[in-house]
Amino acid sequence: MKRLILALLCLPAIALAAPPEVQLVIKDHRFQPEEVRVPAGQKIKLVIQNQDSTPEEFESHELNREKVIPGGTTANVFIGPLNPGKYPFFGEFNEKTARGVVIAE
Ligand SMILES: [Cu+2]
Repeated sequence: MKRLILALLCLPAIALAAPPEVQLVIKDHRFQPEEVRVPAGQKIKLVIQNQDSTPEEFESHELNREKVIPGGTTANVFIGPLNPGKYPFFGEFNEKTARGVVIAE
């Protein structure tokens, strides 16, 4: 019973702890900014706005994420909690130009 009450008390705190947001823009088949710094050890919400008219796929093997973002739309990608380090990402549909890195510290 005690355990149940504790669990219930914790619920509002979890709901209020919204993850920090990081804004990314895709424009001319590039990510802007190309380097984003985020706090280690917590969940992060990447808000990725694709300003190009063509779709892009946000992909990162290191972050284990892959998401298609149609042209002119915005997508949310949740990452983390991350250990300190560098996590490269790229746009799979424009791999030569669309590249970036998340730096957790
Ligand atoms: Cu892919």
